[in-house]
Amino acid sequence: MSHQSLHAWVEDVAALTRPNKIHWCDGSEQEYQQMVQELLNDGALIELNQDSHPNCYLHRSDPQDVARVEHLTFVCTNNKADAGPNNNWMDPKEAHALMDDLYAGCMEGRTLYVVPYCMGPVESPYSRLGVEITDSPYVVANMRVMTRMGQAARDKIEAGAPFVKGLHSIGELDPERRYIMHFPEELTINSFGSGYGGNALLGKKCHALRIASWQARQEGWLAEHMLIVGVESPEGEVHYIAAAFPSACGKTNLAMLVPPEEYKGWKIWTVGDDICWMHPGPDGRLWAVNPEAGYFGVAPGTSEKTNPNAMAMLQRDAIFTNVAVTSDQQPWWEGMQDGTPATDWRGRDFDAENGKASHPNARFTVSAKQCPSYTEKADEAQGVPISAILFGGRRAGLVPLVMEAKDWAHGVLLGATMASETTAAATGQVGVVRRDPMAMKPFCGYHYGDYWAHWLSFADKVPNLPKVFQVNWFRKDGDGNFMWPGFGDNLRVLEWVIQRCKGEAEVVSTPVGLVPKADGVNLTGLEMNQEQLKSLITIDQSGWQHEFSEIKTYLDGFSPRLPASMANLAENIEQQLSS
Ligand code: OXD
Ligand code: MN
Repeated sequence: MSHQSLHAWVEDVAALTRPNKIHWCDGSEQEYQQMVQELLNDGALIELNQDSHPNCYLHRSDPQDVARVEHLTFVCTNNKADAGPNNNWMDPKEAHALMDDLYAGCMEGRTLYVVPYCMGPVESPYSRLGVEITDSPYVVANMRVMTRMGQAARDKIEAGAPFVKGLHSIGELDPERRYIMHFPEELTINSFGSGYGGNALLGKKCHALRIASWQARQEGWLAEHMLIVGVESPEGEVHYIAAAFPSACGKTNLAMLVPPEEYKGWKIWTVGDDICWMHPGPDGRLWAVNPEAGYFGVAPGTSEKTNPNAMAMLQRDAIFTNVAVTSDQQPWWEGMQDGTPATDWRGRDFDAENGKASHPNARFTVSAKQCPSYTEKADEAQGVPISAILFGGRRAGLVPLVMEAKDWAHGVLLGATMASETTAAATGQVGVVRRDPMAMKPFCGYHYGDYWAHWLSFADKVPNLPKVFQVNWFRKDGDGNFMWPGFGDNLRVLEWVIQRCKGEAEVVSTPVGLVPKADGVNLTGLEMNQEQLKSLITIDQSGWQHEFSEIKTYLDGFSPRLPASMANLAENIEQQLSS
């Protein structure tokens, strides 16, 4: 696509949407401040306490526009089967007609912003370009924080680099007229009727996961819903770990964890908290970049105890969405140790009878560079080499604290069969267990069967693949209490994972995976003994038999594209469990 095609596309969109004005974003600080000023003037942003939180602002969204809308999100491929049973599908022609009707005249009286952006470090061979056209200055401000937005990306596109075309309008924020459409074969995204992050910041889920996963399959790499964290031992050895957890299951907390007191000399380096693009490197390892430049994290539950690094990075230059505020205009959410909410997320006087003060999916938007555990590696063109991949979810029972896959194919099965309790990050019922393979259920832009085959194909292509593990921080006892302390103490599990990557630490082999020995995980300083740890790593044979009968039915839903080797492996494990 050339320079002309960017301009021609902008002209076509303007002819359809009929904005009053067109603004080409350059990504400068001055432009950001101007945008903030306009948002403050029309009330879309509210100034927070500038003494305690300089350059921090609050946005209150429409109360019916607070999360991703999976039932209104579509993958529009020419062949329906390519989208797979894991996606909603619409015929591309029908989808374009529907969207063009919605877009007709939708920007009258508004400014059309052209937002050129780069996902990944600008000079990285792994980065990808995009342009989002939007009529929401709130979206522009967020895109400036979340992506490398502005002139550098525009220059590359105008020099002829290919780019993803994203068109977004908030429309009337009517949930009945809301669609998030993906056309992977056209590298195009159409979003209408929502201003919420995952629906509206098109660089994130729409581009960096749904479209990118499609491209990654064609080009031989992986676009995943994973954090990337570096763990440095006191000896100065750093291992990078990529970990997939569903939305609102603690990716941000794990990516920024602060080592427990007993781990003197250990350091944590945050490369990313949500998305990971992995490529086979020249040395036969997988190398990862975080395509994003900021964090769009879940605020409730974030505290000095759970994530002190996040609390530190949220003291300045941040946008808060749907949090509560204290009487002196400081941001507040459930889980915070200090402060009292005076006004709830909808701007009403806070009254506990009306429910929570902040929305359960309230968010912060902040530059990655503000995190105390930020590492310059996050901006390095080659990315970082990955030693281990973790798959995790919220499971009150069954799934052990940590379990290692026997080989890559088994690791792919662990990822493909993971399940988790649903959270407030998407509309719909919260707390029901659903299968969420690789934490990509809402984000895989094509048929899961093809996706697993693509994952499996790395066994032949990459000689030094990461080791794969399944983890579960969320086991509960009979009284409903969490059995594992989690947060900073998760480093204890990461230490075991790293030992395994180095060929150290013994394991107990079970049909479902390799678990640590009872003394394998360092419990020093915890109010927990080896007996208690044992109950977290013991494999419940009959529970797993039941799980595997469900897994097989689930996997069958992806035939005929389910890789035969995966079906065979599941069958084989089930047989071992019953013998
Ligand atoms: C997110 C999500 O916003 O997964 O990262 O919903
Ligand atoms: Mn996410």
